[in-house]
Amino acid sequence: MKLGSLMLAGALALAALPAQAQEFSGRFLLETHDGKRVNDESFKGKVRMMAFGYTFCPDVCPTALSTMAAALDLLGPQRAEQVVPLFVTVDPKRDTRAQLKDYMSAFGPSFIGLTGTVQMTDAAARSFRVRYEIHQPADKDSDHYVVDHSAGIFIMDRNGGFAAKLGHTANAEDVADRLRQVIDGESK
Ligand SMILES: [Cu+2]
Repeated sequence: MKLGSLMLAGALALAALPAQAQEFSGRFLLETHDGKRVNDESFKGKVRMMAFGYTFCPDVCPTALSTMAAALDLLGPQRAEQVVPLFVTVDPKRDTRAQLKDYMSAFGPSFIGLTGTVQMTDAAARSFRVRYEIHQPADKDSDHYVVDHSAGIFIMDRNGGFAAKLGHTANAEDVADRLRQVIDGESK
């Protein structure tokens, strides 16, 4: 009987975990498109601008990344160099490092693509409360499929702390304004 109730308590504790895991922590362990292992501490000192998505995305991701690039242009080089733009793929199967690197170069030299195993991707998405769902093609070997995912641009301060999340309707001015606040607020 004693063992039974202990096991029940254990099961309840486990059941409570997913809710905690949904808390926003902003932590991640991933690999850059150049194969470097990085986590949320790796960019200490830089303001981060971060989005989740996948390179085959027809519209949401190219729009978000273009907005991020335009925001950096609006900031001007002195402020822009204090920002690291990050893009985390939620489709690591198709988004190889080479694919990511090539895609990032379309938006600017400072853009860093991040990828990892499915487990690493899941953990990163959870800690940003990003949801995504891969719509498996009827033909399992097919590389033609879409991925639904949360949109938005995260801005994190120089310590990796959450500063803002801008929705997909935010334009470059909105993003630049927010970045400027974070950059100037902390660099004094
Ligand atoms: Cu997308």
